[in-house]
This record gives sequence, C-alpha cells and structure tokens, in this order.
Amino acid sequence: MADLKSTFLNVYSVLKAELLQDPAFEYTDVSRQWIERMLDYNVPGGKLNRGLSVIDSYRLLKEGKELTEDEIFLASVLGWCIEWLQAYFLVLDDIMDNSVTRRGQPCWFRVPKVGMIAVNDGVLLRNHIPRMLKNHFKGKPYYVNLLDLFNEVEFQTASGQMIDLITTIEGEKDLSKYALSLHRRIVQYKTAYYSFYLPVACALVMSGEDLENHTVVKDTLVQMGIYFQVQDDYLDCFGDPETIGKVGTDIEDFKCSWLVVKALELCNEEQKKLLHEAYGKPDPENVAKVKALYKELNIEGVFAEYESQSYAELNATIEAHPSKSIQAVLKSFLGKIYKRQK
Ligand code: DMA
Ligand code: MG
Ligand code: MG
Ligand code: MG
Repeated sequence: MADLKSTFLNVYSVLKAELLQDPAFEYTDVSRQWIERMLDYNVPGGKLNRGLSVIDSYRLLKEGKELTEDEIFLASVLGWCIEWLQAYFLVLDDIMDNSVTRRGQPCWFRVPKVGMIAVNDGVLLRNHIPRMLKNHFKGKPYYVNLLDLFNEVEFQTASGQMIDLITTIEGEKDLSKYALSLHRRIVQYKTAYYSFYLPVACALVMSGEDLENHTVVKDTLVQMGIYFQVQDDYLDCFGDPETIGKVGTDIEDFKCSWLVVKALELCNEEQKKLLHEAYGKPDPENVAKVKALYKELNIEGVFAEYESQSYAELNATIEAHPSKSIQAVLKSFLGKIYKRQK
C-alpha cells in the first residue's frame, strides 16, 4: 500500500514536469515557478483516496491478474486527473465558502500575494485535465469516452455547487426550505459523482467496459457518496480540525448541512426559534448556540445511528451484485470511509 502510494506520487512528478513543458504555452521562469508552487500547494496534499481508488479498482476488475507497468501508469494518470479536478473544485469552494484552512494549511486564496489569482489558478487546474488526457490517452479507443466522462461529472459537480450556494443567498436565508430532499440533491451532485462514481468509472473505461452497462454500480456509488458527504457535514461541526485539516464553516455559511436538517426535524418550537435566529451568523456566540442545540438534540447519536444503518444498507446492496470483482471494488470503497475521522 505504501508502495502503491509512492508509485502514485512518482507519477505526479512526471505529470507536473510535462505540464511545465507544455508546448502550447511559452513558460518563463516566473510563470513556471508560479504553476509549480500552485500545483504542489493544491494537488498532492490530500488523502489521495479518489486517485488511488482508480488503480485499486482497475486491479480488482482484472481479478488479481498482475498489472503491467504501463497499466499502473495509465491508471495513475487517471487518478491524478481526479485529484486535479478535486483541487480545482476545492480552490474555488474555499473562496466561495470563505474557508480558512484546507489540508492543514491556509486555503490557497489566503496565501499572501495569491488572493483572487486563485480563481484563475482554479481555471488552470481544470484545464490541465484535458492536457494530461491528451498526452497519455490520445489514440486509445476509449479516449473520447474519458473526455466525455470528465465533462459529464464536472458539469454535475458544478451544478451541485450551484444549488449548495444559492440556498445561502444573503437576504433570502430561509431555514424552512431545508429538508432531507434538498440536502440529498445538493450532495448527490456536488460530491457523489466526482468522488465515488468517477474513480470507478475511470477504471471501467480503462478496462474497455461500456458505462451504460453499469448503472447499478453507479447508483450504489452515488449512495455511498451521499453517505460520505453526510460524514463531511458531521465532521465540519464535530470533527477535530487538526485531523480533518480544515476549520468548519457550515453554520456561519448557512449551509444546508445534514446536521441542521436533522436538528430542524427534531426540535421543538422554542429550539426552532433559536435555530432561526442563530444559524448563518458569522459571530462565534451564535455558532456556539447552534452547536449547543445540536448537543441538546443528540445529533451525534442520530448521526451514529445513520452511519451504521447506511453501512448495513450499502453492504446489502453490494452483496446483491452479481459480479464478485465489482463487489470487491465497492467493498474496498466502503471499507475506506466507514467511521472515518478525516
Ligand atoms: C465541497 O463541499 C464540494 C466540492 C465539490 C468541493 P464542502 O464545501 O462541504 O467541502 P469542504 O467541507 O471540504 O469545504
Ligand atoms: Mg467548503
Ligand atoms: Mg462548499
Ligand atoms: Mg464540508
């Protein structure tokens, strides 16, 4: 495992070097240094679960057959394309969410002299993806399928971000519209497709599979992605910032978080009044009031219950799948996120 990670990280260096030599742009030393620093700051510092999953999934789909060096390299390139996509979304997400830290360091836009240059850096990160795909997959029979896959998933993610953001518009903050159905819609689009479906879809495409034949796998992965984002919402409030590498902002940002949806379901009239008054305010006193209410309503316990129920349901769905190798892919994913602390 540690070995796979170091192989994967070596591929990052190869891809970065190629991007820094892109013949379509005449880099100067200054611009090359900017991109190199921007990439090192934003791309490789996460858990790398999404990227590594492409290699894992591809291996499982090959049913234990030894992968060639070329196969490992190509699966790693796709893994990095997902990590690049994630970096692009996170750089922009942190600006829009007014976040402070990410992966244990200041958000990129908070770094001195970066500021709103981060917006264009996000656009560049996004543009690097088709360049890497072109460099390594042009000529493969499935090249166009990969391009199409990344485009579809990016569109779904950006649409999810849009619905996440427009529920928080200043002057239109309305907790009464927050319900599980809206939450589900937001997290399905903003998180589940790119985080769970995309890595497996990449592995399937590389194996020569037609994605049209794998809608059950897709649905299961989307379910898993929803569970993953509920965990993210939980950790935003109850996680340890040291461990998760970021400071939560969902309460301040008036986000349609799973926690506030559950609180609204469980509270009495008086508690509801408090929530309406305190939720979405920037000052620590109001944030503390919301957190105290979550404690009072035992939202942590409600989450623990949700977590074990989701796990059981997902396991049952996975075990019903006819293919053992696909079961293995899905189980490996679930095992990685169950009861995660970061
Ligand atoms: C993030 O949702 C979704 C994308 C597509 C980046 P979020 O704002 O809850 O993520 P985080 O908690 O990591 O800022
Ligand atoms: Mg965010
Ligand atoms: Mg966000
Ligand atoms: Mg979050």
